[in-house]
Amino acid sequence: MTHCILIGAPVDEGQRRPGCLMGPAAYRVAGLASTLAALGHTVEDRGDVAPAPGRDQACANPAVHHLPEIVAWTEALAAAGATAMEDGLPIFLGGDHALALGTLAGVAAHAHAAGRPQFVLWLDAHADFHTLETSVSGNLHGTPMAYAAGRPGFDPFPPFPAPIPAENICMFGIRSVDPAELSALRETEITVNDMRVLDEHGIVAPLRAFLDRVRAAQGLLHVSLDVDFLDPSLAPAVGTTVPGGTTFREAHLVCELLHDSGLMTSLDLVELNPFLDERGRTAKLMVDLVGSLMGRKVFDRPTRSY
Ligand code: B3U
Ligand code: MN
Ligand code: MN
Repeated sequence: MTHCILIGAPVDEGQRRPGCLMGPAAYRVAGLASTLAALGHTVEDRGDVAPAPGRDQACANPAVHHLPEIVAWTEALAAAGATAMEDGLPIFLGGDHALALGTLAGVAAHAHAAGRPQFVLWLDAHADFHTLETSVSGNLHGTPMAYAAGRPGFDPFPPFPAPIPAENICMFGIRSVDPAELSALRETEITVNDMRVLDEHGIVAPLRAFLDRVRAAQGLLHVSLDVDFLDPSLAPAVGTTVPGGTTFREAHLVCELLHDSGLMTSLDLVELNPFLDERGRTAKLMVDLVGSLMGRKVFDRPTRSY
């Protein structure tokens, strides 16, 4: 039994298509709390985070937009995240992926204070590895992984509390990476399991290899689940659709393996745009995946002993 803390993060300014701010409401309507309760967990909904008004920020890249707002979200979500880590398992209901600038800062600060290494599993079509200087779109939802990895170029933001070592970062489902992200990623030891890796090796072996490392290091594990990790035919409610995403079965298997590991300590649900959904099917699928993450299964059978 886990104490699940729902934290709404209706961030909409990290990209240009309005609608992600309705995400937290859609997860609530789709029955996230009752799904968790039915699995025997306790649920506390802390409502939606409301950031302070943004302060003017200078930025050399003219493409970058809504910087003051995203800095304010980062500060507010980092504080909410670090507090929630003391009390249970935070589940951040997005909101576009810019919210992870804050959630990663919050969980990393907590891990640092607790003397535990922080790990990140990034389930996404995109690497989100831009700095403020390299972003071409200027959309800050394309930056959180670079911030958390300690890349320079985030001066308007609070310094990242304890940058996450590249060896502790694993990306899954990647199939759209900009040239500047690619050259930066090549300089790091980040594990990039792009779709080619998953096609060739499946989900299980690469995921277990990463989870084994988390377990061996007694690490904390933040999972960031972007709707576009899934194939758009299954999950249409997302602004940036990229064909060739994971299937229904692959996505549930990832979630089931994560549950079996018992390692996940925090979770982001990001990029759901309910305005683009078809009768709530993407919201419901995301809630179903959280069900698998939190222990829903057909048969209880002995799992691999970690
Ligand atoms: N890398 C591109 C595209 C992108 C990143 N994240 C999303 N799209 N959802 C960018 O805009 O930085
Ligand atoms: Mn993303
Ligand atoms: Mn994405």
